[in-house]
Amino acid sequence: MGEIQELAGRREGSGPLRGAPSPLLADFTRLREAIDRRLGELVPSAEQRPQSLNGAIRHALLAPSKRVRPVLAYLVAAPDEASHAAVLDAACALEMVHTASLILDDLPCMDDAALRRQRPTTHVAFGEATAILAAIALMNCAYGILADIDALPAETRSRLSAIMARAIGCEGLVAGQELDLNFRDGLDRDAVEDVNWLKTGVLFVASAEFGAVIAGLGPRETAAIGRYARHLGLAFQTADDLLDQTAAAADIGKDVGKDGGKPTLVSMLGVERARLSFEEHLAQADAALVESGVSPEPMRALVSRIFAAKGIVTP
Ligand code: GRG
Repeated sequence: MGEIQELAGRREGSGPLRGAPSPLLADFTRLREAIDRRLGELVPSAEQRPQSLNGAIRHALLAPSKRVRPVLAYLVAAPDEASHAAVLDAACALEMVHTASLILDDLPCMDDAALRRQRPTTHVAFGEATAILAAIALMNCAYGILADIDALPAETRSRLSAIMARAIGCEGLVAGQELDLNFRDGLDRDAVEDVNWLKTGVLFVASAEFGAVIAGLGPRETAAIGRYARHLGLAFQTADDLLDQTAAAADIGKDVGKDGGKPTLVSMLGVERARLSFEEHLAQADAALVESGVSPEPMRALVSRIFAAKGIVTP
């Protein structure tokens, strides 16, 4: 059975999305291009005043990226052609939050990075103040987009906003970043995984939850797809830490060696055991995926693609 037919089968009777499945579900390249195009439409043009701010937003947001989080949300939502545009906008809102977090993470007061997404970091190109304002603008733009998706019921939009707020806030990205910057001494493996969970896993889970809420998945399926995204996020962060130790900046389009003295799974366990932990998370992710009832093939293709883009071959 082809990917599209399989997705159609999964959704029959299981959610509000029932028409012919969006063809982008079976074509990552076109899906990523659609995300890129829509992101470009959702933010002001670089000619609009203040050009520096809008230029900074576009510089960060439209730089080459794997678009993992919006693709994940889109695959779980599995829209039909009629709901494609609404799902794409919700997915773009996630990408905006992720990009805002990258801009902030790269600042001199945080990771002090010079290269991101194959470009100079936003503060290097536009100055620190404009970079901070661009990140704030992107986050607010994200909430505005969610509120404006008229094709989704108000209750769904409100649930998406709540998921996003939780993922960013005191029990999400912001907390993870604070722990990463200021509480790295004496951490054991579990504590390091906790930081990884907050910095990376939380937004992966929020992306899967976006898809689950839009598709109307039941509680059991939603919990399982959340577990899938959690393990995928942890594998992803471990891969990032492995690359920080082993890759060249030019190959991955961002600074390496930024982990410096920070404990990571790689510095604690060594490259071999960190690689094993990466593989364990991927195996657990796959088991949860099967439990979720979400069509596994597009998700598996996503996994091998995102890690291949990082130069990592998955089992
Ligand atoms: C207020 C949104 C907000 C955040 C504040 C700065 C901060 C708190 C959090 C930073 C979290 C962070 C940057 C975690 C690293 C996540 C990670 C693995 C990034 C790399 O993601 P990829 O590989 O990058 O998906 P591309 O460029 O492909 O999108």
